[in-house]
Amino acid sequence: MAKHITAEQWEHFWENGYVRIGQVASDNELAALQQRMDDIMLGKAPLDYDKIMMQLDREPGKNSPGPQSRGHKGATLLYRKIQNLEFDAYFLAYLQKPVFRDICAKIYGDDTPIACFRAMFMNKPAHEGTYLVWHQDRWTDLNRDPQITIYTALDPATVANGCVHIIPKSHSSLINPSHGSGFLSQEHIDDIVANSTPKPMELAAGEVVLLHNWLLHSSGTNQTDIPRRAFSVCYMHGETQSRHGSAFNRVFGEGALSLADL
Ligand SMILES: O=C(O)CCC(=O)C(=O)O
Repeated sequence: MAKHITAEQWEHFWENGYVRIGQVASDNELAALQQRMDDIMLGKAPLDYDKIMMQLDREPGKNSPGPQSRGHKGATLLYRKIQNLEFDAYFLAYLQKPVFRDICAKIYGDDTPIACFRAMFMNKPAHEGTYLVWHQDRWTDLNRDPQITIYTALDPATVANGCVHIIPKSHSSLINPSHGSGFLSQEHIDDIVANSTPKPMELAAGEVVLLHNWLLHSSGTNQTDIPRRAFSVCYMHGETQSRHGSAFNRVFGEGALSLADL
């Protein structure tokens, strides 16, 4: 199990914008997270669903994802995105593992409080899934750019079931800095695809990858019987605020959420 990031791994991260660090959860913890994710979708988890942002992969009667809004949208495994999982005991315990705290300390400095912008489930349900266009993970709504996302595969991720594709080294610059989110214009996408070789990030269940937030990435749809579930957390400086002055939930350091708060 990965408990420490080596100097070589950090070098790989800074040079390429990503690094694989292996499995962080024990096999039992991984099985519990997988089960918990299904329980959350099926409405069986004892948590406050009014705090959880839930988006269906297909809005009933339409061929496009449903709205992203708080609350349960029905007992189904056909969710696309579920956010605010720091309010779930299993996912909070996982995202607060010491190895993740050490990674944040390396990126933001020792003793810096850390908040999470998104503790997010991303799913490509079996034979479903929505194409995600090339983008960098940045938001001009925030007064600081988050630098690191930690991505955990909950199922094996393959090209066939819609794994994330990345463009190594693309984290060195912001492509479209004036854009409100990291999504790119079609012109930028055509240019990127013509001039680079995207790399499929195939992962084993439980495998963890550190992603620099500016690394270009996209993902496909699921052509298989195997769901492609993943848990992705964007960790940022704890003092980051939105344009409207709101702060975000702290997960490490002063004011950090604890299991007792849930
Ligand atoms: O899991 C995916 O398909 C995409 C995830 C993503 O864009 C992210 O974690 O920032």
